[in-house]
Amino acid sequence: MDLLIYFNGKFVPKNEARTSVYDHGFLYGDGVFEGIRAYNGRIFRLDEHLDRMYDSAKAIDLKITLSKDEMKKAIIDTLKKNKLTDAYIRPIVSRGDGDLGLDPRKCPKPNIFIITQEWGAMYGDLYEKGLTGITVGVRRNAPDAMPPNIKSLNYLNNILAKIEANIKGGDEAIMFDVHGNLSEGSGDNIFAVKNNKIITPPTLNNLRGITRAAAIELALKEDIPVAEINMGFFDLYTADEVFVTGTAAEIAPVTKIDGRAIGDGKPGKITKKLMAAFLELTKREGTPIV
Ligand code: PXG
Repeated sequence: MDLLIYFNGKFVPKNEARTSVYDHGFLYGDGVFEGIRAYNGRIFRLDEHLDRMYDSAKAIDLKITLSKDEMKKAIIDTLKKNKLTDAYIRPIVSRGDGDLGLDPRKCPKPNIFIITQEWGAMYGDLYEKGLTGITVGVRRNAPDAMPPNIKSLNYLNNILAKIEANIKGGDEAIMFDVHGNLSEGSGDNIFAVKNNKIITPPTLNNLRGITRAAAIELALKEDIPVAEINMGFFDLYTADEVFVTGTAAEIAPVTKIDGRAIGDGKPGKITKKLMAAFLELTKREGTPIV
């Protein structure tokens, strides 16, 4: 059976799910989205993801025509239609169809899509070996230009970073802002461990990751101190451990950055502890798909 995509209240086969070339999501990247996971029949931190999506929409003055409860039901219905229990879930709200001008007032109605599909571990054997990070020249969008807190359909800043990391042979890009403060990866948040303490940048210059919040909670539960401080490349090169967090990446060790080994060049003990605790959490928690 073809996968079914939710599109404005209807379920459409994957190959027929299309929007207009006049959709400002397509023309301008004008819209928002989320990336959510379901594990073993439960949707991980669904409310947090929906809160973030509705805040992203509010920040760009986009009114989502479904309430959060209706969106939740639409997500659950899409998973049920596709008989999925372990899945990646991608709700998308675009500005909708307008004309070729960029004025959003020309778009009377947003388009709402929900894509779901099966999903396994993103980085394969790299969870054991560790990822190779590359600090890239591309700077993260400035918070007073295009706040990284908005999970918008325009990911070109992140894609430019990813292209640079690809060219330089890395698994993930590590971005700084224009002030030289560490920001985040192209699709994940970043942490360092030094002397058994965890540090991570505050979230003005990066996305307020749901997995980031879960990793901090788990660390504090294990009595590992966590500080949110501005960080430079010095903090990465001299760290005992570095790891990244994201819905797709989960918690993944970074063992090499710019050709330098991080710590002893192997996934560190705190990273491994958090990876195991996160796995347990995803089994235990979540909104049931019923
Ligand atoms: N920063 C950015 C820029 C992200 O896009 C995260 C951090 C992690 O946030 P969560 O809430 O997921 O812990 C993200 C989200 C991909 C991909 O293909 C990744 C994201 C979004 C879209 C695609 O790797 N990550």
